[in-house]
Amino acid sequence: MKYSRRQLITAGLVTTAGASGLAGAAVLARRYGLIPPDGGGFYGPGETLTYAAQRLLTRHSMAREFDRTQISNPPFANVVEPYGDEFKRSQQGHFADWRLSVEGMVARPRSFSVAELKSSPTRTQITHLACEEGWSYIAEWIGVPLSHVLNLVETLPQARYVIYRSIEPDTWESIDMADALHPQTLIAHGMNGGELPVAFGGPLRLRVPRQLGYKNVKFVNRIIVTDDLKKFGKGLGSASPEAGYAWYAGI
Ligand SMILES: Nc1nc2c(c(=O)[nH]1)N[C@H]1C(S)=C(S)[C@@H](COP(=O)(O)O)O[C@H]1N2
Ligand SMILES: [Mo]
Repeated sequence: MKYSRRQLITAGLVTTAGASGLAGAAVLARRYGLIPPDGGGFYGPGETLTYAAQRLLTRHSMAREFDRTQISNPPFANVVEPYGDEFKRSQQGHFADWRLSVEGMVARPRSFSVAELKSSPTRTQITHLACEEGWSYIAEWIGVPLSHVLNLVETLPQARYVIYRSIEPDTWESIDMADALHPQTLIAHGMNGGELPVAFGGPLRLRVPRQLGYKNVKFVNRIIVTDDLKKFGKGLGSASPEAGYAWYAGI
């Protein structure tokens, strides 16, 4: 049987992890540039093995899409109360003043209004959102592929990660370019045939169906393209590893 280079690297990672411990697998992963930003510390080697193996095996795989009859009714919402006065004012004005800025390692940094995003190419998909705490629901998501926006701002070739921030000060996440350019990764502005309700992150939310709920940041207003996550926050790639959750939450 003939093995692809990818299969050989993956087999190497897994055998190394079994034979000489996770740290050995991390050395191999580092050689192939597959170390996640939270790959240091006690859980680091485990995080590295998960991320590296997933990247080699499932980079192009699609999250399962469902049909209309499977949409949860009513969808379950995590109650979040981010709504300061500024948010409420914006909501009263139907988010006409809401801007999503896209900056960092891009040739043409700019910001987008919700209306501009709504008139961009749209993708609609019915997918599952799962919280790390165990509950989940299926909904229809309507949005602009993040890849479309990244093409418009002309992401530089050195770019490796996309950070996205919420109006909530400590809520931010990041994904690698494989997930950022994945066709199912959306800047969602609609849900179940209508606008995206505020309870679900309206006016704009990052929808990354190949990762757990917490990577799906609500009330998104800022995107930063970078080659180095160490420069942000505590250098672990996002707010979740600072709170003990994995940076890479692939499902
Ligand atoms: N801005 C913001 N986004 C957020 C959160 C949050 O508290 N604030 N919670 C996250 C978590 S932990 C989960 S599981 C999902 C929940 O999504 P839902 O409200 O659509 O169920 O949103 C994620 N996005
Ligand atoms: Mo969650």
